[in-house]
Amino acid sequence: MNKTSKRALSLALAAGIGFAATAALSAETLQDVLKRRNLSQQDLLAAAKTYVPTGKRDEFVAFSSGGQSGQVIVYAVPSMRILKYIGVFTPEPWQGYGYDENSKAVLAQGKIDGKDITWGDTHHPAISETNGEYDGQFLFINDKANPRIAVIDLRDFETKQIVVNPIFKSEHGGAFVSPNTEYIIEAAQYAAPLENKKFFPLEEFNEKYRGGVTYWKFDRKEGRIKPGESFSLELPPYSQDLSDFGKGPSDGWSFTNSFCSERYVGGIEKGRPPYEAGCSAKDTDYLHVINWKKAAEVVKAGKAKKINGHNVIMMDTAIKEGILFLVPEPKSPHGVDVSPDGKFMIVSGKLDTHVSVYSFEKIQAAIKAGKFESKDPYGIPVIGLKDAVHVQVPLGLGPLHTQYDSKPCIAYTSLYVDSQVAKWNYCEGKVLDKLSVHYNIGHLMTMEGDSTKPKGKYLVALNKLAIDRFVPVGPLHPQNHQLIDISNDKMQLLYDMPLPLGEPHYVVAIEATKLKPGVRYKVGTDSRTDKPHPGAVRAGEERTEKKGNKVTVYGTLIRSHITPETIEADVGDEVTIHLTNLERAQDETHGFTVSTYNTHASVEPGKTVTVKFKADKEGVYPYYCTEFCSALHLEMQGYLLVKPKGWKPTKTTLAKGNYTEADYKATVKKVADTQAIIDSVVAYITSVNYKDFPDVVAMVEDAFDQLGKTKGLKEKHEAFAAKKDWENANLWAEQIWQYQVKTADLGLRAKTYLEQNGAKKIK
Ligand code: CUK
Ligand code: CUA
Repeated sequence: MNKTSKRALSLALAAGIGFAATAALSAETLQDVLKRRNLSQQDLLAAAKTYVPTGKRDEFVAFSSGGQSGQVIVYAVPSMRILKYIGVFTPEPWQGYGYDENSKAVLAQGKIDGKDITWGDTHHPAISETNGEYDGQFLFINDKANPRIAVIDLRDFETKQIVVNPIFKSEHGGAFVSPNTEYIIEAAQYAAPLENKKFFPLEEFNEKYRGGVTYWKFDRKEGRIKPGESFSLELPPYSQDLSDFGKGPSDGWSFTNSFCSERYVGGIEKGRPPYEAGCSAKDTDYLHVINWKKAAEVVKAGKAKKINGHNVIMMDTAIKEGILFLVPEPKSPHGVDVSPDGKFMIVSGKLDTHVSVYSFEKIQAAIKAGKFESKDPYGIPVIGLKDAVHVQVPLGLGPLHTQYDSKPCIAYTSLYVDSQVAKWNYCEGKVLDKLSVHYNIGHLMTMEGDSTKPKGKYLVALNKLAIDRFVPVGPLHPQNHQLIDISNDKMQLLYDMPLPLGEPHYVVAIEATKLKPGVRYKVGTDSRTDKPHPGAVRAGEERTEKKGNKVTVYGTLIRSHITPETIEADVGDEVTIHLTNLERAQDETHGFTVSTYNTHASVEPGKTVTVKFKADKEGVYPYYCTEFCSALHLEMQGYLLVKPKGWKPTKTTLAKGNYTEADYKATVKKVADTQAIIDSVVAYITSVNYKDFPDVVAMVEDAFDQLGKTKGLKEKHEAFAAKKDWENANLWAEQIWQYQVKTADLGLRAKTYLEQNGAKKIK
């Protein structure tokens, strides 16, 4: 019997209720539940494999693309519980993303030709790597629609940077990182002229339209992409698809597959066969094989051309320098996934039943021997398929993407048309197992499954259609992420998770212990630049300045008040409000908004955020804290007073509350009684080994911090009482009680934690 049930028992006995009676009232056996809910033993097994009891944590954290939502969705494996949405290309009000000035500055980096683009079509997230293993420091994600890439810092899960691709009009083959995150790759999809705002008719497609691949240089120390040190390769106007970096023996090389090497231009409205026919007519397309380390040297040697201010290695240079090769791939290929040992590249043929396993060793041998079967129309050497392929394996209909197991040679490939996952051996070319999924799987993902050290255990199938899996919610269905146990020979389907925010193309998952996010910022930090915020102030330094028609507030937030509690402006003034959250306690976030001015800030402990607007409407606008941060959260408020032109006050005093001496005495008694409770809680906490629990130590510090704010208030209310000013005497005494309530709240939380986590008496 554990401690809690022992305690429950003793309480029950104390209350005079027999144990048998309690059991009869509460207990339903496992068999009862299985029967009542119509569950099988298999269901029970699946539940046991995914259930994470309260107080325990998941083993892996998954970062899912948010598809058309332009965001990232963070969820945990195996419970499949959603932990967070991260605003990336799209404003996200909860985080104030796009509603405060600091995050607006990040979104503004994603403007194209001066225009705001407030959505994104996110496809492929990538976690930063060290020696080919996930290191949990940064996350990158691309926007296919408007060729952009974003950098998210995993210390605070915030978007820090958006960079716009200077030469593409779309971008699908990113983000994928090199084994030490020196570069992030991004390949175009829909060919277009590389020079900005250049018009060429579709009749000049073959001559003037181009594809390409961009290598973004990443500065890990600064946590930012360096556009000036990045470069691209001009590629033929094939539809470049996905990419992957080589590793181990293939480190220094990257691979980008393609489709529509027919270079077909549709025109169904003019009676031409549509794109889908023209772009899949040939039996093969091309895998691009690129020596990126050598390409970086070519750029350093000044052999790149500047297009739109960006370094581009033109195709003829790439051919001459021997850094670009093609290999045929059957048929309308999709996905290219390098094996953990870096020896093989696996490409699926969407319209073929096969996957092709390319051998890096064979590709290198052909290049060294100068053994090419032909050249493409742009003069790029083409290596023969048979000279590059290790094995081709028939897996099923519509193979798309491949991920790897922790066991050598084992891979999993999604079969879109068959709605299945195939488990197979890519060294020997043998199919091992198949599992049906629901329905039409796109990507799939194993734990750290595209790194050099996949962790096995689980696989998530990212199904495009859910159809009948969930309670219907109208014609637009959620996506269905299905969790699959891959730890045994046979795969077992465990769980269906609806994902109701766009179409997530890809997910990456990392061991939870590798993530080391912070719980607070250094006081006064602008979280979007990671630098001290110029508007930050400490307690007691709050002020409001007015210069001409500019009102600037340097304010603070702490349970449960906003300083200042009134902001005055004249109509037409520009109002800038800097707010610093002075809390040190974990999870004590305050929010801030002003009625009808379309601003919102999420101010986590230590952060400083700015909101700014033109007070263009005279009137009275409440502002308040938007996070339920404390018992008196609803009282965390103030007024923005926007005065009309030439306004003069007629009344100069605020209404009084008519408090009496009796009110004051009652408050003083309440304060004394509450102090007694606090003292008893403190006595308990200090009687046990609370210092062994860091979370409790933080709570205790915070509690004393709250209590410390009562300093000087006793003298204050007593001085007013001596003058018989019962209003001020009573309210200052009330303020002491407010701090006591917060102290008691924390103390009780700490006490409960200690009781539940087995704290021991020290005396
Ligand atoms: S693509 Cu979506 S299923 Cu954008 Cu990675 Cu293959
Ligand atoms: Cu601060 Cu509610």
